[in-house]
Amino acid sequence: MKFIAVGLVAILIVAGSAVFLLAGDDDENQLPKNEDGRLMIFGNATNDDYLDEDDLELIESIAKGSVQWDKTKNPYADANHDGDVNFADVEFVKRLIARESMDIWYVDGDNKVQQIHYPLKTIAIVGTQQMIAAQAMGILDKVAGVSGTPLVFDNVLHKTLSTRPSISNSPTKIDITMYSNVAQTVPGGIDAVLCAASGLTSQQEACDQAGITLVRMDSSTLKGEIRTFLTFGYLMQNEKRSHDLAQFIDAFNADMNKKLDTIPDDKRITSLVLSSNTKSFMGGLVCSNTRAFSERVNLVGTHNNITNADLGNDEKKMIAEGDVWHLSAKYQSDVVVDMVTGFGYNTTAEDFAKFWERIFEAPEFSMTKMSAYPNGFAVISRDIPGPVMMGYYAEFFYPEVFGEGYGDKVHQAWCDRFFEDLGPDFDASKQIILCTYDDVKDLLKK
Ligand SMILES: [Ca+2]
Ligand SMILES: [Ca+2]
Repeated sequence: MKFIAVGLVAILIVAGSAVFLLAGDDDENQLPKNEDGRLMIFGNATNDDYLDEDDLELIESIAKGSVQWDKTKNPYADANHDGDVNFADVEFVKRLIARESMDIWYVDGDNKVQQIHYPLKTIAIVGTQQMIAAQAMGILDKVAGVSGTPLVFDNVLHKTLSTRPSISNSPTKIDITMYSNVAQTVPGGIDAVLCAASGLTSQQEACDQAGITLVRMDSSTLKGEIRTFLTFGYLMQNEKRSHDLAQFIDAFNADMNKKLDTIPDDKRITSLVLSSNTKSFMGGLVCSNTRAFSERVNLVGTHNNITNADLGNDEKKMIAEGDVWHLSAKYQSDVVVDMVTGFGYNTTAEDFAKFWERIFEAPEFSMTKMSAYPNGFAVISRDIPGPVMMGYYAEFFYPEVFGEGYGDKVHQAWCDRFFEDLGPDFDASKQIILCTYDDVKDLLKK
């Protein structure tokens, strides 16, 4: 893939030492010291990524009164979630450390405290982001059912999951009857259904009645993704892999930020984020800078000035046929990124060209009149892990800093480590994940 420099003058190239490739070494000294509460399990008193003796030590100190409990800093010290930290929590966390089978408390992707029986042995999945998370966590053998028909799956990435029984014909819902039929075939039943944050809310009551436990996890942002890996990974007794994932992402972030730090603020580019799907018959949804989709673009060192107020107090506004509001100065930016769902692995340049023609080049959406068109425009497959997406953004946004092939390098490292299903011969450089005008211009009808 070739990228064209976007409004950026010469900036010194940082040698491409791929620090993130080293992530996941078993050296104890390398363990990340993150204390942002990413492992959202009550009992994780120290707020780091681990539930271990350190937590017991802190809870004991609080129970004895030698340390004052700071609820804000150490919210999970209250292991049994009864509002107080005392010797009952000491006993509780001892059982957690022993990884006993028991009811425990965690915080879900909607930031709600939930109780669940630990560990989860068998699950079902609703949603493509959740399927990607399960794939990355290496827990496919514990997945008894998935939402949607095999037709909705990425037939390369989800070749294993697509063979699992369907628990609905919709990619975003559960069909209680279909679910029950699948659950009956599983010895011990299905312990929980992994779904997106705010997912299946309209089905909550039906799920409660059918005894279906929903675990809502947010994988739509990078932060949410790490929390999902660590927290859900814990519930699945899959901690080693979860820590590998968190370490990989931390190392990638460190590498990316080191490179971004070389770019002075006045050389940072502006971005506009669109979201759409491959079946779209609109110009896409313009996203505000607070919409989850914008997070990864923002993190890769761009300025996004579109607020909810600009979009009629909403996080998104449709570019419909005949619209020209997006041509006003406010919406012009150095890059326009369309995050598209439905483009998976093995999507060809021809497929991207068809989309490009139907949306970007269609006169009714007036995209060609935007100042970033064509070389600042890109289509990216939304159904890929956050760090991979960001690696491609980085290369597209700041080619002089990240260098050609940065996206592929992150992508390849990720697949080698976490997408074993793709096989040892998988070559990231043969995929188009982020598609630029250069990739399709010769294929567009003139
Ligand atoms: Ca801890
Ligand atoms: Ca307590």
